[in-house]
Amino acid sequence: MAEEKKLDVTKCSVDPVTVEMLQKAQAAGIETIFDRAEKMKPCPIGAEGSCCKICSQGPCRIPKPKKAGDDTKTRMGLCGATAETIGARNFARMVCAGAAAHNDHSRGTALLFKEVAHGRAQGYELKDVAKLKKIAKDWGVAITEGEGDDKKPRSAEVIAQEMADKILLEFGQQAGELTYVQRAPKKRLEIWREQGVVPRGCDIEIVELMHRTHMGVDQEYKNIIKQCTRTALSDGWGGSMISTDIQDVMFGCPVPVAGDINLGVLKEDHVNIIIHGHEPLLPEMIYVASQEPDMIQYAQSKGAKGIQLAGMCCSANEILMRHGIPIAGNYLQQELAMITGAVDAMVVDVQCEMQSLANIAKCYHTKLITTDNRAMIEGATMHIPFDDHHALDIARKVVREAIDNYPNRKSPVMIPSQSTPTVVGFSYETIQYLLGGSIRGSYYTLNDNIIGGRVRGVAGVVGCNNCRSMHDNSHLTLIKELLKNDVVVLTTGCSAMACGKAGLLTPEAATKFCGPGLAEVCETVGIPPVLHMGSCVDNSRILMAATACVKAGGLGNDISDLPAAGAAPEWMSEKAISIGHYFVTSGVYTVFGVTFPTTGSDILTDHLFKDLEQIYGGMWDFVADPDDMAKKMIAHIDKKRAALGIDKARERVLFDMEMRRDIAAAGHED
Ligand code: NFS
Ligand code: SF4
Repeated sequence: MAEEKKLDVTKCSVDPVTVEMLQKAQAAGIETIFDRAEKMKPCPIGAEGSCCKICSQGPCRIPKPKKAGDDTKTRMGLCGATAETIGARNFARMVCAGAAAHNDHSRGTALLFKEVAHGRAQGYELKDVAKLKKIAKDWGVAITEGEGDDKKPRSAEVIAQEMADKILLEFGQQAGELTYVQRAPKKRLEIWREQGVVPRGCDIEIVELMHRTHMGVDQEYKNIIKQCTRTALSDGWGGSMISTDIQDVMFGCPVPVAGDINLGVLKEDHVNIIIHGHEPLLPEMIYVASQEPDMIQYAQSKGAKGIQLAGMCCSANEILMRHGIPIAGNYLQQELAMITGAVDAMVVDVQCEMQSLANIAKCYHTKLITTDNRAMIEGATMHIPFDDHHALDIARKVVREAIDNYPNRKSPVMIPSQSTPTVVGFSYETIQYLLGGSIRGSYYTLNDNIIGGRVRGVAGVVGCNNCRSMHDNSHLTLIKELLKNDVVVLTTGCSAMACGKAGLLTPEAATKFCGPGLAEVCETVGIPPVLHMGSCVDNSRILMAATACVKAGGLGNDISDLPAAGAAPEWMSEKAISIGHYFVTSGVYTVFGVTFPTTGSDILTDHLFKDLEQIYGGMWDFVADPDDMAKKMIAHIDKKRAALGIDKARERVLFDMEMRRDIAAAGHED
């Protein structure tokens, strides 16, 4: 039998730790996602969104015409569906699943919030009462009671109880508008109202879009995309924003904190527990349980020096931002964490967990513990379901399972030596505080630097890893190019972790990677040039930051006027499509890499890439190469600078800086 061609692991990732672990996997004969990607290529018709399987007469495939002059109009599914209808339906179902993931996460958080408010949730508290009172205004919940001399503050619990009921109603609301759309710039809200896309509730838009994409319902691509907009907005300005806010109230609004990242954070002589998934509810309690002296003693009784928690995927971002718990890695490193042989338990909740973890766990001693009734994995070691009322007890049980497993490690353990320090925790509020001091509101300091030209613009670079694209490479290439061109970067999700591993999340990165203008601003404020704003639901923090820039003044009167752009260069999940679509329809030029799910229909793709700009001021784009992606984002930023009439300022600044550098250089010549 011919020997199979060996995968060249050096081409799989730019991260040396990942390559090192892939070599170990190969030597041990353990298959990973990278091997499977080599063996199984994607179906080209499905990849471009032109395969319809929503009824059993199909799947109907409408491959893109190869020759010029071929008319897509003549090709259709058995029912007559055109390529653009099929593409729009497929795209819509991605938006649906993505928005559902975020809004369902949010519902779980809101249900817990209610229990916490009533004192029925073991272990939890209302940690950030200042934020609770601040958002109470949005929800029309009074923070004081009585009049005149009798006026007194209401307790945090009472405020939270009333707010929780109002929040929970938003999920099933059938008419009207979601509360947080009021936070958007006035002009943005007017556009949404004119278009009829203001979301009514968090659930209804998803259900309606699923209905509309059933066989034989909505067969007008523009109308389908319009409902995609309403659904995606119910994620960004609904579910995601709600969960970010109430997670902050319960677990604390992030402030800058240092923490390490990469597989080197695991410790050979400690019980290693990896928290993997997206909802920070149980992880918060696992953190508490792992700190308890009894628990540490128990770990010691099994021969370990202590307990090392580490995060994976967005749960990692949540606990790093709030407790400085290190991050083991991003999405494509989950299998590799187990392959170290040092993970005593991997605890998963929902989203982005690979089913292959169950197989890999069997090759090692690792216990794979599922904790959410919505997300079970066949072959997992055990299921310990989360419960709002006994979360701390459940967390203790999980930690004990890991400790009990410590003596079962099989050699050889191999933990890569490398991890990288980071500074994270740049919530919207923290950025405001750090920029502070101006009478016009603190985001004005940022605007002032944009207007003056030191900062060329703002980019949000977010999203996943994708094994069809070299791990972390597009994130890093794109971001470094943006920094060089004085574009400050806001990041979340797996992109944030890629930045962390590459050393971009430290204040020192400013001098190393940035153009002179951005470097100067970062040094003055003392911030990294790439600001880690959290998990993927925390993309709502980016919406809030963009809105704050608009409201601070001087950069137009809508998000679409800002010299800003967004990107998900290595996206893979349906959540990314929902996020992308709410950014686009909030006015942001948004570029995706790897592939784009509508390229099978030029008509539909033109609608998303061109028509939407006319309606929303923001539009989609697809660029596979990260350098080209940077160029297009910078060109968009410059277009917006020119429209604002601030393009000349930047030329002046650059000229000044060059002169200053020359003078400085001349002074050092002797
Ligand atoms: Ni976002 Fe976070 Fe990562 Fe992508 Fe998955 S972990 S929610 S979906 S892969 S960035
Ligand atoms: Fe084919 Fe139409 Fe059925 Fe889709 S809905 S599978 S295009 S017949």
